Parts: sequence; structure tokens; C-alpha cells
Amino acid sequence: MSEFVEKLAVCVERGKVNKDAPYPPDLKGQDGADELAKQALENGLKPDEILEGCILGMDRIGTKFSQNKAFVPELLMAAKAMTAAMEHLKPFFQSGQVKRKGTFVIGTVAGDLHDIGKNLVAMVAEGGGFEVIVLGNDVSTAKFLAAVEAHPGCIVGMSALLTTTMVNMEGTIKAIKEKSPKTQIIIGGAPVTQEFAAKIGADGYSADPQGAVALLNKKVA
Ligand code: B1M
Repeated sequence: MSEFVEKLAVCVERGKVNKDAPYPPDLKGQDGADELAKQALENGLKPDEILEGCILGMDRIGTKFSQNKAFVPELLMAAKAMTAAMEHLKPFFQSGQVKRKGTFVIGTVAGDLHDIGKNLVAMVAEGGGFEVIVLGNDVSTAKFLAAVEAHPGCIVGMSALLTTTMVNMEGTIKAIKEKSPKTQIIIGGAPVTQEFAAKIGADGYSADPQGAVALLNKKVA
């Protein structure tokens, strides 16, 4: 791995957005993900190598988060740093030169306004190399169905934070499977369990964002 890629991975993991960013204090004044991604391209690194560095950094922070060794603000800063680097890669994604691993459509189910956890999953999935379509919260079955139609081959993610809304997942899964039996659906959220996921016909369950990305990786392998 090139020095740039490792440095970029460290910036994403530590949430170092750019040179001016005061966070994290021990990296103050040093180049961040923004400058490093730009320099890497100028030095002839391939865009997918740069993406690899970002994915590595997100993977490291995501794993720490799963192990309770990192917390929500650190994950948010990592996502911000990753976004800064990805800005430089945008033209390569748009031209098709760099390919995403797959498309992940995610939303919080109908009746549920909680969206912090879902947003974290979305950020880590993007950091894991997926194109992520965020449908928002209180997402109706019709909206999930429209997204599945608009993004053929996508994997669907559903989040719920309330015991009263997690039950809505079942009907949405049923409707998606009826229309598009091959669509893979993964679910999560504080009250959701593996047992519940199996009972309602979901194709996977994860308790945290990193686990969700591991599921996505398995599904596109
Ligand atoms: Co609400 N709320 N809330 N709330 N709220 C809870 C969830 C609650 C546990 C609080 C409590 O009573 N102790 C309780 C639910 C009880 C239950 O059903 N068992 C509750 C309630 C009752 C309510 C209202 C009904 C309150 C009322 O109005 N009487 C109401 C419902 C509104 C609605 O949705 N229709 C309500 C409203 C709200 C706010 C709008 C004020 C606000 C949400 C703001 C927002 O999201 N923009 C809010 C908040 C913030 C919370 C708490 C405090 C925090 C939730 C959160 O963001 N956690 C929460 C209590 C708590 O958790 N301490 C509570 C942090 C987040 C990172 O974790 O979302 O679990 P989480 O996501 C995790 C994992 O679950 C996982 O990854 C994330 C990162 O680790 N994950 C996935 C999530 N989705 C995943 C999907 C995956 C995989 C993993 O694959 C697809």
C-alpha cells in the first residue's frame, strides 16, 4: 500500500477533514483527507486506490465503534473526512471509471422518525464502497417499492427504533419480496433482533453499522 493511501486511511479513521480542521488536536496543522486525496491524484495514484484508503479508514473506525472503542461523534467526523476525500473522486464515479460495490437503499420504516442510527449506517456503508440512497425516515412501503424499481439490483436496509414501528417492517418486506423476490433486505435498529429478522423474512440483521457493511459485502460477493 502506498504511503498516501495509508495516510489517507489514518485521516479518515481519525476524522481529520483538512489542514485547517482543529480536530483531532494531535493532527492540527497537518494535511487532512481533502489535501491527501488531491495530492494522491496529482501523484498519479489510481482513484480506486484512493477509495481503498478511505474504505480502510472507515473500516477501522467502524470496527472500533462496534467494539465500543469509538463513539458516535468520532464516526461522524470520520464520515466527514471521507466525504472530503470523495469529493475529489466524484468525477471518476460519474464517468464510471471507479465502480461502487453495489447500491444500498436505506430508510427508517413507516411511522418512525428516528434517523440518527440509520444515517450512521448509511455513512459507514458509503465508506464501505457502496452507493447509498437515503430515503429518509417514516418511509412508506410505496416509497421503498419505488426505490427498488428505480435501482435494480439494490440491497434494501430498514431501520426501526420503536417496538411499535418495527412491526411495520414485515409488511414492507412482504411487499418488496412479492414485487421483486430476489431483492435482499437487511434490517436493524435498537429493538430489532436476529430472531425477529428471521421471523419476518429479512435476509439479514445487524446490531451496528459495521455489521451491516459486512452483510452488504457478503451479498455482493
Ligand atoms: Co425517541 N425513543 N421517541 N426520539 N429516542 C427512543 C428510541 C426510546 C428508547 C426512548 C425511551 O423511552 N427510553 C423510546 C422507544 C421505546 C420503545 O419503543 N421500546 C422512544 C420513544 C418512545 C419516542 C417517542 C414515541 C416519544 C414520544 O413522543 N412520546 C417519539 C416517537 C416519534 C416517532 O418516531 N414517531 C420519539 C421521538 C424522538 C425524537 C424525535 C425526539 C428523537 C429522534 C431524533 C432523530 O432521530 N432525528 C428521539 C431520540 C433521539 C431517541 C433516543 C434518545 C436516541 C435514539 C438514537 O438516535 N440513538 C432513544 C433512547 C436511547 O436510545 N437512549 C429514543 C443513537 C443511535 C446511534 O442509535 O438508532 O439505535 P440507534 O442506531 C444504532 C443501532 O441500532 C444500529 O446502528 C446504529 C449505530 O450503532 N442500527 C442499524 C440502526 N439502524 C440500523 C439498520 C441496520 C443495521 C444497524 O441495517 C439496515
